[in-house]
Amino acid sequence: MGGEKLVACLLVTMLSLTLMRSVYGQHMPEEPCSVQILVPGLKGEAGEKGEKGAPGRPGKIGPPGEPGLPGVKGEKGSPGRYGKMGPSGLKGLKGDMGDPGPKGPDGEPGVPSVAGIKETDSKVYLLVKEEKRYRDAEVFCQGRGGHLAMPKDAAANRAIAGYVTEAGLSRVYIGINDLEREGHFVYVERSPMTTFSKWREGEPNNAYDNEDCVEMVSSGEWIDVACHLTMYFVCEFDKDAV
Ligand SMILES: [Ca+2]
Ligand SMILES: [Ca+2]
Repeated sequence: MGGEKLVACLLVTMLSLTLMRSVYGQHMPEEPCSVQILVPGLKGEAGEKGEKGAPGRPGKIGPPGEPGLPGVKGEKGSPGRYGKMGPSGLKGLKGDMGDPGPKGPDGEPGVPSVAGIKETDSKVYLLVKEEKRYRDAEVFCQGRGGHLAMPKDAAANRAIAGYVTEAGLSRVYIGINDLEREGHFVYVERSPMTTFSKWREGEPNNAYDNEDCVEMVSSGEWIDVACHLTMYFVCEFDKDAV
């Protein structure tokens, strides 16, 4: 018996004695807290059946069940992703030509169809293989800083004639005319004729009263012709200005 329990027992006994004394006015016949030596007693009778215990722990997971019956067919699924690109097809037939497009802007002045360039000590000659009237030919040459060729001496005339011959041509416009005064030939730059001239025999004849421009044939001779004829021509440029 522990000390605390013994103290409690004594307190209870003393309290009981006090109560009993006040009630009965006499001492209790027994001493309930006397120390005794305990020995095992006889086995008692079987007790009553206890109440039902708490549920046991969950058992182990059982084996897999048998496969179930086929289910009802499900709904149609959403479209799948795009497949890979297939191989290239065969080339198709050529289509019809389309309608002509609108006219484009004018281009820069192109390089004229030039047969070549011939140079002397002071001049550069350009044979232009575009058929033009006399005035248009001179405009072309002026647009490039020159004039129709003006052979003012035998050497220049030979150079130009050789040029025409080399190009395989038979005639070209040169820069001589009598447009302002019939029979009075001048250079196209309006300078007067020098002493040099190379008229073919019988020329200038102002045929049909309508020949005010001059062509040079491959021999280097000059012939007065109508200015509205179109033919190739030779431009000349001063070397200082080129
Ligand atoms: Ca004339
Ligand atoms: Ca003539």
